[in-house]
Amino acid sequence: MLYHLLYPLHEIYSFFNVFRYITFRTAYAVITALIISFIIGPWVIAWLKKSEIGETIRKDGPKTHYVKEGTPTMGGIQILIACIIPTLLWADLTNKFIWLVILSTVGFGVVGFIDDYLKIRDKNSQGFRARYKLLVQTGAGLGMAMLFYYQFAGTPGLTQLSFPFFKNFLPDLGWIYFSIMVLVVVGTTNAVNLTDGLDGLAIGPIIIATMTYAIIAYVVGHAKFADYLNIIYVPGVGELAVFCGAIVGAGLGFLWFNSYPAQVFMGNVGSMSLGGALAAVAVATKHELVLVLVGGVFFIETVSVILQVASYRLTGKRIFRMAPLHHHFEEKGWSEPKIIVRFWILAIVLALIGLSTLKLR
Ligand code: 57M
Repeated sequence: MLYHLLYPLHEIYSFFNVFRYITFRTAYAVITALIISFIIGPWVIAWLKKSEIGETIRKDGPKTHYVKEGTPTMGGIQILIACIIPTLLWADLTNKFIWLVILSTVGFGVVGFIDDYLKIRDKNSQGFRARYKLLVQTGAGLGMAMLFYYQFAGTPGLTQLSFPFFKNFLPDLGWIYFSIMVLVVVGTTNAVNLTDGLDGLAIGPIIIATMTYAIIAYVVGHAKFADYLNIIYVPGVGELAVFCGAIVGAGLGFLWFNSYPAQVFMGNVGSMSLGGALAAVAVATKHELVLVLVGGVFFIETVSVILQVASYRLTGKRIFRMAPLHHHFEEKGWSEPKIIVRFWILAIVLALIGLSTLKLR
């Protein structure tokens, strides 16, 4: 909105030219989101407490978590408000990518909200049954894939998949590309959800990954940079840097309250909407596979669960003391803040390796 209101004024005052620049608007989207988070954070937490929207802690988990019983959850509402408003303020609202990522974020947020609501209504930690959740997520993923197809049908390279580290390997997958898209969306929402099991453990890597994708979106949407780096050029996708900036700001604002010892958890409304946002940005920027590195912590946590379940089913033995991986370290006696900070360090290193694939090809 500010972009549409203020940029045209550059004809009168040249100063307003700055509103044209994605970098300027991204920076201010971060700041606006942070300010909104700080303003609404205490209010959201007080409202969640008053409405008795608190966490039911599972009794089969690490004992150190029992003290967390009753911590307000569904703080993801704060993240959603704090990232959508700055996006509407600073982004070019005629850009189709912006609306697609907003839709994915809010759509998965609604799925997470219903899941949280069921948990709170039934006063247990179950929510949706796993198979229904997967069905709803796949439906939402399919909906998103169809939207992408109808909005961008005929665009060159739409169904091509780029592989990190490979310059000229860009296979055109045709309709199979859309199944990969659904896999990325469903996989990412679940991966963020699984990771969200310690204070700040999910939001830290989300901030790191969206910061990285802000850079990727900027260069992929810039004809000269894309040409220089020999990567796919997607006109208009640079605007997603503004959206990523809003998530970074909203994430930092949420971390203020979610850092150890947490005053609030994001709930599924937070983890699913953030997963939906990250996946949509990865798909739109045609950097889907590099998400395995940029969101490396989410990937590792998911692989730990897959390995644990497979090993238990096949051999009756567990690989980890408990999966996802963060529980393994808790069971080994590492303190919660130590695990969190070490996972953040890992997330930064993996994101940097992911970013280096722009050049290393
Ligand atoms: C999300 N939710 C947290 C909070 C948060 C297939 C299997 C691996 C699934 C997995 C699972 O259920 N994952 C779902 C994990 C929960 O957090 C809530 O959920 C929201 C996110 N979805 O926002 O509302 C608990 O996590 C802690 N927490 C914090 N700080 C935070 O900022 O401390 C969360 C956010 C909260 C709080 O204690 O209550 C969760 O962990 O439940 N299942 C598991 O993770 C379980 N693993 C398991 O069963 N492993 C097996 C097999 C299946 C691999 C094995 O190793 O053999 C464990 N989780 C728990 N207890 N809690 C095991 C037992």
